[in-house]
Amino acid sequence: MRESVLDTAERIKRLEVQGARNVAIAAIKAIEEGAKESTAGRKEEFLKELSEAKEALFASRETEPLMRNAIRHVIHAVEKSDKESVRELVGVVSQVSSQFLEDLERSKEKIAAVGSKRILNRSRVLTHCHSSTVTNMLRKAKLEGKSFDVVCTESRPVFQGRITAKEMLDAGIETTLIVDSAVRYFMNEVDLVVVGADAITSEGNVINKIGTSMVALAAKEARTPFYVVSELLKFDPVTIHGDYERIEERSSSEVWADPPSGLTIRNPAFDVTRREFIHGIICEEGIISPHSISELISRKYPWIFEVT
Ligand code: RUB
Repeated sequence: MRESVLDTAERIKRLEVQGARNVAIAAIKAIEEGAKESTAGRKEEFLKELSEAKEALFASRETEPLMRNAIRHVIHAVEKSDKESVRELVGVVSQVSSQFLEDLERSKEKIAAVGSKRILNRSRVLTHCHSSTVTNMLRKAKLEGKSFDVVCTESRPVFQGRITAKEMLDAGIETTLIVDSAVRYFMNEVDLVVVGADAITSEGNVINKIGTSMVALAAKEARTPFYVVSELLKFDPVTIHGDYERIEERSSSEVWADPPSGLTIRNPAFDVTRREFIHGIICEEGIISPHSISELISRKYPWIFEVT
């Protein structure tokens, strides 16, 4: 199981796969593929392999609860399965993984259907970084015939905003790219801000690409509605027990490859936007208040609390 899992973990670490959704999808597929390659003879050995795979994937990026929820869900299904033969348990992994991926896809489409209604004709929408959930929603609005334009930030240090810009242009949407520090300069011309999420805490705070909280601050000052577009499964159940979501700190070389000696460079990948800055979370259950997140998760995905 190790080879394919380690390879995926490495690609995630290097950002060859980026964005919480894509990371979770790649991780689930790696677990499924790894399970098929298993040489384990007994259920306990198979579970040990799955646990090692889990650790390798969890270590690839720190701030990715969707990936953690997905992997724990699959492993939990194997643990509680009454099947004993490894061949049958590989079948359980495949079946649960496929179902998870199908549900994730359905959520994405539901989110697009809800969120696209908030994109009004002749409006200007600002987004930060690259969220596949956000770009899918904007594409849907365009397909529905809305005319609007998108402003995207570069998203330093590794320029995921360029991915957003290319996707928007490919979808035929008029697009402007700005440097991150120009957000406030443009905010008064913007009708709506939409960003993705990496994690949602039990208090309804949202963790997303570094700089998101500054965009939210500028939006609040300009009274521009600020929406988070996200699957509910980005909720991190550990936050209900008091743990803080850990913020990944990446290599300083992403900021400056060849810095002068003695310089301290810090490179946190994400920051926290507090719920009072968020008008709503556009999710598969509709547009919800960040306050209602824990209650909604308990109702819709109660298994999240069982598998932590
Ligand atoms: C990507 C990022 C995205 C969220 C949501 O950061 O912050 O907004 O992951 O993306 P990075 P999605 O490039 O460091 O992974 O909606 O695709 O899950």
